Amino acid sequence: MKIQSAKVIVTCPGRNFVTLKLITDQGVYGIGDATLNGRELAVVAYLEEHVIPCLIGMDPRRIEDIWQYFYRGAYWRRGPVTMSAIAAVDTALWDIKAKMAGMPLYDLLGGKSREGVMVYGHANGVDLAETVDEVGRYIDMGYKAIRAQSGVPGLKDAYGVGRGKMYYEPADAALPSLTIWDTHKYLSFVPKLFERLREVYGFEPHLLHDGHHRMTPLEAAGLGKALEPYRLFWLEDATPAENQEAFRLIRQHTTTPLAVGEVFNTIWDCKDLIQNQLIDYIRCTVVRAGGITHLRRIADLAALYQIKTGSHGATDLSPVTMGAALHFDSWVPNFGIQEYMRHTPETDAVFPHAYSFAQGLLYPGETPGHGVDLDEAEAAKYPYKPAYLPVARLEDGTMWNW
Ligand code: GCO
Ligand code: MG
Repeated sequence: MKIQSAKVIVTCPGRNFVTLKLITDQGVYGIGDATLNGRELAVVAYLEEHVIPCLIGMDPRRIEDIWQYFYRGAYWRRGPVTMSAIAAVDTALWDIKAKMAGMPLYDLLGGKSREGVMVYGHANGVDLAETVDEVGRYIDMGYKAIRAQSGVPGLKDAYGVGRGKMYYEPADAALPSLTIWDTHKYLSFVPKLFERLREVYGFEPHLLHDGHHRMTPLEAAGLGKALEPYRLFWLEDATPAENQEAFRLIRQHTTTPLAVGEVFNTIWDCKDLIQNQLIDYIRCTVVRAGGITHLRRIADLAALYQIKTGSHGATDLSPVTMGAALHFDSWVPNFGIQEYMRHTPETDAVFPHAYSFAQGLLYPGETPGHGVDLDEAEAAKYPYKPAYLPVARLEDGTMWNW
């Protein structure tokens, strides 16, 4: 069996997505997501110029060997561009293998460990009152877990709050727009938000919050401590994690659970955090961390330390990643939660999929493979449009982490 041809499809049904399609000599094809928000065309070139020429003629059944070929064989390891490209190949190959086996991917991975996948949705508002209402709306839709992000008094923009609600999209400009940030104002506000949310909705719904890499370790430790009475499901990206040691300080001061990993690419980015039990949830997902083949190594390492998964699932991860992640989540023994930021109806039309939402859970569906397809005619209606995430500066002009 051989990979006969491959193509990269770029489409922008409201936001850009990059998809790799691998076609075999037996007519079976597989698709993988290669979208890297704001750097999409770098992965397109990596795939078209450096991966596809090597891939043609390879045996698609040899998923592990192909993974090692592109990881070790490139000499230049890791990094978001490389690992997104490897992930796209790997996801497409698992799709092909599961289709050939006539099985939904979760069955090939070892079968279901649970009936459905608990997801968290994004509630956001311009101020405390609007955010409280939004959380209520998610509870009414059946969500068991909700991430709350709010505008902060005295700041024009805050992470997680944008135009639109259900389909809020952070990459919203042809060049990065400028936002102004002040951690002091943010820290004074966040505990009030969660105090109010617990007053209004009680302790039943799981509540989550994303610090989006903006605090220092000590600031994050203080926030974690201040939030303890409101029993968060997790505090995410409390501080940048390039220096994995930084989490030790946060950990020493708070029992608020910590989640990290959406920007990680390999097990090496997670290793010290996991082995030192400095986090509770690992956020790596299929497209960012080298596909199913590598993600399951990360999950297995995490399981040794009772750390659970909590895969990234923002709108910049295409429905292909969502589908593959849901099969992974259905199988993985140490599953924690799955992020679910809904795609627009236009995106759903480009990517017909088997997964579905009911009562706070997502179900991967029973279609052989990962259950997500790409309608090429529909995709062709939406050509690539440059779009970037905003950047952040402090009030005095200092560049900060968005
Ligand atoms: C999340 C993330 C996203 C990222 C986005 C960047 O927790 O969902 O932080 O909102 O900002 O994926 O491309
Ligand atoms: Mg995040």
